[in-house]
Amino acid sequence: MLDRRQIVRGLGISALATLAADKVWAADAIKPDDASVLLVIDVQNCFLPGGSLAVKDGEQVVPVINRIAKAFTNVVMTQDWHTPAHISFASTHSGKRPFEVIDLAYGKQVLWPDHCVQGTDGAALSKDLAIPQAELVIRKGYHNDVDSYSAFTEADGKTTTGLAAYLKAHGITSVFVAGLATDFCVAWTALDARKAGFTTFVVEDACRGIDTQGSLAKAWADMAEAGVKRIQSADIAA
Ligand code: VGL
Ligand code: ZN
Repeated sequence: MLDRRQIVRGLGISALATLAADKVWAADAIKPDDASVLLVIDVQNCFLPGGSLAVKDGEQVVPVINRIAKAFTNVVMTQDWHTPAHISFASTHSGKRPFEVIDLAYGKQVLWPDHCVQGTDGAALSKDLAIPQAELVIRKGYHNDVDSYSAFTEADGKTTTGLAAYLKAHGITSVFVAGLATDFCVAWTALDARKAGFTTFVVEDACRGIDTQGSLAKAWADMAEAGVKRIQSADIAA
């Protein structure tokens, strides 16, 4: 049986532990500054419920992204923006089905359902994004014969979108990545951010993955190897 003194002592210890935990959190919280940018990747109708390439639970990233965006003066969004018979669409290749992988001039290409066709409702950014300060929207994947998961470099590995130069011209040194999908456009963007020399964070709970053929685990392993920091939205100071 616990007597009253033991109960009081027990409470005291847990209260102290809570205080200490708060302190650690405050000291470790990451505070975005003017040299930081939030990259909001492909939060578009095609990747949301009802879309042609809907990412499971994709809509759940929207409130998280809206919340963390308040901590950033610099926000850049991306928009997947494909031609109508884009090379990444299964429908462009006779006899091929979505999620099959083919060899193209620039390497392996996963084939997708038609998605994010230029000017369509599916390609529009989610109307639920509430980030009025966003300063730039980078469109990508608009070259018919080359895909572009990354916000920085197309899948040929050499054609740039200009984003690295833009960010450097604005004094940005840290890149925070959120959006869809973790294992494709988010991961390729984060890996290219590292290659371009940026300190790079992926905000895990502000992303959701497609996960085809082990792609999600591979993406996290590749990002860890490249020095991408995996954080949660709660790690960011408001
Ligand atoms: C994406 C597959 C095809 C993405 C874009 O935004 O992650 N995935 N196109
Ligand atoms: Zn695409």
